Amino acid sequence: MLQRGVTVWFTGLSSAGKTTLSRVVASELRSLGYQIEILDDDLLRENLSNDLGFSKADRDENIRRIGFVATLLTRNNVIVLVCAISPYRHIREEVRNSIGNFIEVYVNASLDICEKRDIKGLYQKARAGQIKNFTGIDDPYEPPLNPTLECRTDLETIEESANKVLLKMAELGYI
Ligand code: GGZ
Repeated sequence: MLQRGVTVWFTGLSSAGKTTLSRVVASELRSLGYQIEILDDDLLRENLSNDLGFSKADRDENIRRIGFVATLLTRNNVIVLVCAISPYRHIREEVRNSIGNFIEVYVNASLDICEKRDIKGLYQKARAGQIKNFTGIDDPYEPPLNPTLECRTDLETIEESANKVLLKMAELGYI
């Protein structure tokens, strides 16, 4: 099958569901025979960006590096799924422009819900002042103004959200 490269960029707060959603989308795409790569913030921060922290400059640098890798893969016809908070609009726009084939998915759950989920207990630590500059608590998150797609993971099931992503990819001719 002739495959067209595209980057599907999942942006949203910690615990919004980016990783879970990307995994469901990935497994569906793999079962359809597509070549895909997931670039997930956890793994990237241990490797590609292990020298970076969470200042604005470091976050921007992190996103630029991820964007660079995604650009290389996308132009070689890979379907790339990126999971990163990517809190700053201007840098997401920069990456979108350099990649071209780009689907921005706003993984949206309210801060309240993300905090209740608190998958790694980081919100609790941020509230207690043990982690500084935590996105949504004492660091900004700029929601996309015009995302390609919004998934309300606090209102939809993960399967519903994944189906929306797959439908959008089909509608745009990537699958
Ligand atoms: C936000 C932080 C922070 C701070 C550590 N702020 O839920 P997680 O744990 O697994 O995902 C978060 C991850 C964020 O890394 P990103 O590369 O996506 O960030 S950015 O796009 O802004 O560069 C969270 C953990 O790292 N984490 N400290 N202060 N998230």
